[in-house]
Amino acid sequence: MAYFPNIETIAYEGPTSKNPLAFKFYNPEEKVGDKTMEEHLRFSVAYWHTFVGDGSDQFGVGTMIRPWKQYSEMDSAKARVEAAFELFEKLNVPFFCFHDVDIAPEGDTLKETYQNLDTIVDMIEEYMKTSKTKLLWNTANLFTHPRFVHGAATSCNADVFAYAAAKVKKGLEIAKRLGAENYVFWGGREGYETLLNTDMKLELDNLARFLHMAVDYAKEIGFDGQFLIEPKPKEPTKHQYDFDVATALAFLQTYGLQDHFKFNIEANHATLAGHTFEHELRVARIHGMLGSVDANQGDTLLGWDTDEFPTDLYSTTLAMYEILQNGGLGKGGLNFDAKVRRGSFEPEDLFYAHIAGMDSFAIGLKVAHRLIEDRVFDAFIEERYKSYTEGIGREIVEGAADFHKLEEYALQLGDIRNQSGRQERLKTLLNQYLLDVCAAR
Ligand code: XLS
Ligand code: CA
Ligand code: CA
Repeated sequence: MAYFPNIETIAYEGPTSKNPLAFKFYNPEEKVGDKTMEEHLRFSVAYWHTFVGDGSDQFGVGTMIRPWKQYSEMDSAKARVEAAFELFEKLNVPFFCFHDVDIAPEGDTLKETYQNLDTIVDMIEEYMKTSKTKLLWNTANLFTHPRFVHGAATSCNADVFAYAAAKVKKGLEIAKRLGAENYVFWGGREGYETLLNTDMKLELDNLARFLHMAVDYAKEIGFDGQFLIEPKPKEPTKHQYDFDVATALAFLQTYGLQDHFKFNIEANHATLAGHTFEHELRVARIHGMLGSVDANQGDTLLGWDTDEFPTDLYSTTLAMYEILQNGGLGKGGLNFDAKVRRGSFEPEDLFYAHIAGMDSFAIGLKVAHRLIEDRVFDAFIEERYKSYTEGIGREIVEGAADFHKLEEYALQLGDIRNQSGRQERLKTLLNQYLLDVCAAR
């Protein structure tokens, strides 16, 4: 049975195409530099938003028309696998991601949950034998069920810690079986609501213990995927421990975990933390910790995690700029952790949304590649920091200066001259490059 009978395989038709069900900029085979677009972008579909999300919000029930909704729980889970691989193939995406509860319903007991998971993982494994779509990452949902009300690895209740450990253990076994490239830890409820009832030190120590156990178990079973921490400052918890990249990096370093993890950076989480997407990517990149990306965007008029499909070309360009400067994403990818709006409830909207995101990142890739090739910002930055390549600046950088020497130097300085940062000029250049790529037809 076809779940999207009206949709053909989405083809690249170029920027002048008027066909809404075609790529205008994403041409998987086209080379940008030394890699194809497909190799650079490593797109991934998020199972939860695309196959589970029903469009419900705090004020209203679900709106999504989804052909797999007509079945009972396990049958619906099986139908979702069939629908998923149909969509993967029609979009020609190389990767997908899921939480355990996205693919199979929880049973009455943990044992039953495992059985449900095994049934669906068998089915996914079978599909993966003939599909080109691979598993970018999976993860355990440690936030939806009421047992996680006070957290998972940071819960005040040791039974919950144990239960969460069992879910992650199973998740790692699934990751190994399906050949996942990464495994994600997102601490949705690892945080606190009020310090009045919270032993923060114990909670952080326990979180580190939990992650060390995960590292050990992955080693034990020979799972060699990359471990990723996904920072988010708040929502659902008022304060989440993995607030942003800098905070989570300090945590990893404090507990000796930094060599085992990288970051999965989500655009909308960056903005919730009061940063830009590119800021979070930059912080991770300069520390060698950029692992993967949850590609979406927020809404500046709304203060929460709206998980919209990425269409802001400045954002996709500046993100790709960081990713290219990083030498690519390695085992990571661009996972559309994004959902169609509640009013976009028809099945074909899932295709329009992914096409929008894929084309937007393809444009971002092309623009970023040209900016780097022409050394537009690099040349400017090099010139801006030139004072550190000679004289006293060079001595500072090489560790040959101390406060005595610097004071001596400062005392004999005349007027200090600074140069303009040229921000507006640089933004115009960015616009020019963007318009050039978009106009190239
Ligand atoms: C929620 C997170 C979540 C993680 C995976 O805000 O983005 O979906 O990506 O648990
Ligand atoms: Ca995410
Ligand atoms: Ca999110």
